[in-house]
Amino acid sequence: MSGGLYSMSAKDFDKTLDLTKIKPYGDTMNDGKVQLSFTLPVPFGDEAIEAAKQMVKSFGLENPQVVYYRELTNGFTFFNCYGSATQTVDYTSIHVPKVESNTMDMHETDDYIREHIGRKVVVVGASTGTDAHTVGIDAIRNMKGYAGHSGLERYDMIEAYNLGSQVPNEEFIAKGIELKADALLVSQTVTQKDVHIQNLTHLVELMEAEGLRDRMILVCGGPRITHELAKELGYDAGFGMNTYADDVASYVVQEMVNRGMK
Ligand code: B12
Repeated sequence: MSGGLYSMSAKDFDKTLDLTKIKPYGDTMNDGKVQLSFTLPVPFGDEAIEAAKQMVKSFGLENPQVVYYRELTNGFTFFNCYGSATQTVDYTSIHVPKVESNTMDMHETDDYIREHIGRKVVVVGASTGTDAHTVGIDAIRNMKGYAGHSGLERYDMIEAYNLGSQVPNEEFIAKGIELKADALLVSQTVTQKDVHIQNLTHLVELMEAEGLRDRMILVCGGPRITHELAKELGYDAGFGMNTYADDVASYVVQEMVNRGMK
């Protein structure tokens, strides 16, 4: 979004904001107000409230307040608390590695493929390993798409396959070869015990062992995936929350052209 109100930053209406030392904002600049919720394994009552306040203080937050609490079950109390952060972050020093491509809409991507590649692009996606979550990869692939952005199935110039969830890496690769995939799209949602790292690494190792790694564009995505992590693990690109098919399709087709893949 550009122009008008949307191009304003908080600095335009509050001169006390120092971007080298930002703090959470509650209702006045630099008040550091934070809300957090947690459960303590202690019975509901005044001692529980005091324990929660001390807990908040131990996190480095000043003026701890318990604003809501409730017994979850015998011996467990849930809290909503406020506190004020004293720590600051230098926003001006932040650099987040991101996928570098121009995001085009579906029609622009179809036209780009017609003009620069001249045939349909084949994309194969799956939620791999033990991961049973399908909604993320469906949001990218399904005809209906996500949040008003059509999925890859709706593109005239993309042939999109979704193998579903809990797809073993070996099967995923075999299907990629069979369908002559230009790009493999891997979805990973569960990150407990770093299971996604093990699984994503396993896939790259298998592809390298079979001499396939450079033949296909390899992309991973999921709510806790970053482009930085993806690159570290040997992927070409990584996409996180709020990704749309537009982002992935644009990246894949531009990367194909950069690599001279026809
Ligand atoms: C629905 C759901 C389930 C459903 C899944 C049904 C299905 N068919 O998918 C069921 C009930 C089966 C389930 C099971 C489990 N779940 Co669950 N589940 C969720 C829930 C509520 C929503 C996930 C979702 O659908 N999000 C919506 C989609 C649209 O968002 P998304 O996945 O982020 O996708 C977007 C981007 O990330 C990106 N993206 C995603 N994939 C890809 C791939 C590519 C290539 C690209 C480019 C982009 C991309 O694009 C998408 C659109 O923008 C979340 C909590 C939450 N609110 O997020 C927990 C959650 C993910 N589940 C969790 C857990 C722990 C489990 C279980 C292990 C629970 C258990 N102990 O059994 C099991 C997993 C079993 C397994 N083997 O995988 C945890 C994961 C914690 C962690 N960090 O690992 C969460 C976060 C809940 C929690 N707070 O604890 N779950």
